[in-house]
Amino acid sequence: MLDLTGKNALVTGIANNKSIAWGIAQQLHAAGANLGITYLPDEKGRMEGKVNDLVAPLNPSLFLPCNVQDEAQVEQVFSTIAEKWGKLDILIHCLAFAKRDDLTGDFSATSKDGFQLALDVSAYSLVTLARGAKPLMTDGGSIVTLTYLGGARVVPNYNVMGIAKAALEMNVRYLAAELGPHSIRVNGISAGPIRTLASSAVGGILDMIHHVEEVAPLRRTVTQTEVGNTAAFLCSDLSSGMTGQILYVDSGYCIMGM
Ligand code: 0WE
Repeated sequence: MLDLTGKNALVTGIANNKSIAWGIAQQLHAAGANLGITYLPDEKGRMEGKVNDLVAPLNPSLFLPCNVQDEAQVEQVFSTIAEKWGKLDILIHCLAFAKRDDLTGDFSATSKDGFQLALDVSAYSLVTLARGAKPLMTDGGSIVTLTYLGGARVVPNYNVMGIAKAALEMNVRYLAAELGPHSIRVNGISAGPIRTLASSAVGGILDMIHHVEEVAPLRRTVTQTEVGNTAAFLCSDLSSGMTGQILYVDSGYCIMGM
C-alpha cells in the first residue's frame, strides 16, 4: 500500500483551500508523511495567517516563508530542514506566476521583463529548490512539480506561461538525469484545468472547464484530491521505477484530437 510514514515532505504553493498544493499536502498527510509547508510572505502577514490556519489540522512540523525569487529565503528553508529534520525525502513544487497582462492578447507582445518574471518564478524556481534539496535527500527522494498542457501545445491565452511550463518540463528531465544516480526521482504532473485562485483570475476559465466536461473521455474535470493522490503515488515506492516523466491527470483530455 501507499505508505509515506517516516518521510519528510516539503510542500510549496499553498495559497488557499482551492490550491492544488493543498490537495497534495492532504494526501501526503493521509499517507503518513511529516509535512513542512512554505508560504509566500507579504508585508501584512495575511498569507502567513491564512495558510497557517488552513494547514494546522495537518500538524506540519515546519512552517516557513519562501519567496523563490529570494535565494536567501530558499537557503534559510533548507538550513532549517537540515537542522530540524536532518534529511528530506519529498519536495513538492507548485509555483507559478506571470503578469496578468501576459496571459491574454498577442503572445508576441510579451515584454522581456514579463518573460523573465514568468520563467524565473515558474521554471527556474524548480532548479533553485532542487539544488537545495539534493544534499538533504541522503536516502534518495522524490521531487514532483505541477505543469499544464499549455507547456506542450498551444492553449489560447496561456501565452508566456506555456513557455515557462515547457522550460519546467525540460527542467524535470535534466534534473532527473542528474539526480537519478543519487536515487532522487523527478517527475511532473500535468493537471487539467481546475478552479483555483490563480486560474479564477484568468478570463474564460469557466469556458475551458465546460469544454473539458464535454470532450474529455471522463466527461468531467479533475479534482485537487485526484492530483494529490497521483503526487502521493509519485512520492511513494509504488513509482520507484519512474523518473523524468510527465503524468497527465486530466480526465484523458490530452489524447483527443477533436
Ligand atoms: O498555470 C496556471 C495558472 C498560471 C497563472 C495564473 C495567473 C493568474 C493571475 C500564473 N500567473 C498568474 N498571474 C496572475 O496575475 N494554470 C494552468 C491555470 C490556467 O491559467 C491560464 C489558463 C489555465 C488553465 C491562463 C490562460 C489560459 C488558460
